[in-house]
Amino acid sequence: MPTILILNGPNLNLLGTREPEVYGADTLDDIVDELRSLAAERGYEVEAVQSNAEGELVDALHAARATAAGVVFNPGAYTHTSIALRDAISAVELPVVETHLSNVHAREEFRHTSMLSAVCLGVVGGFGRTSYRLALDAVISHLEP
Ligand code: CA2
Repeated sequence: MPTILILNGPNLNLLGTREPEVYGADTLDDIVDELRSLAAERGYEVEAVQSNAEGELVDALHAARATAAGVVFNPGAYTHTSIALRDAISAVELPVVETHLSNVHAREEFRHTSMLSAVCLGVVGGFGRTSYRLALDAVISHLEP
């Protein structure tokens, strides 16, 4: 079965333990479990990676070239700062959907800029865990128009 990488950046391992008013009550495992069953219904496997380290996220994108057909990526705060992740997304030439739990445009000004959106297939944000479902649907729909 083809694989979709669910890639999550810094602090997202804390989901479900703090700030539920901003990020919801679900844990990252809850979200990944749901994506795994939704993907399976459509004939895809899910691989999930979370890292707090920018370089490890770059490495995961590089590895995805050989293992994944597409990527659902919540880069966390690196969204707003990381030229290294932007270059990695461009280099791997995979469909990557930038995904956010919160509506970054309704938050602090520094969250209004993404270094990554321009090199992603698209962006989904503001819908809590539903953002991930929509992003998965977008990746699969892109692969199977
Ligand atoms: O809305 C999103 O998904 C973000 O990518 C989340 C990042 C934030 O820096 C981005 O601007 C938007 C922060 C992730 C922090 O996750 C936490 C989860 C639980 C408790 C504390 C932080």
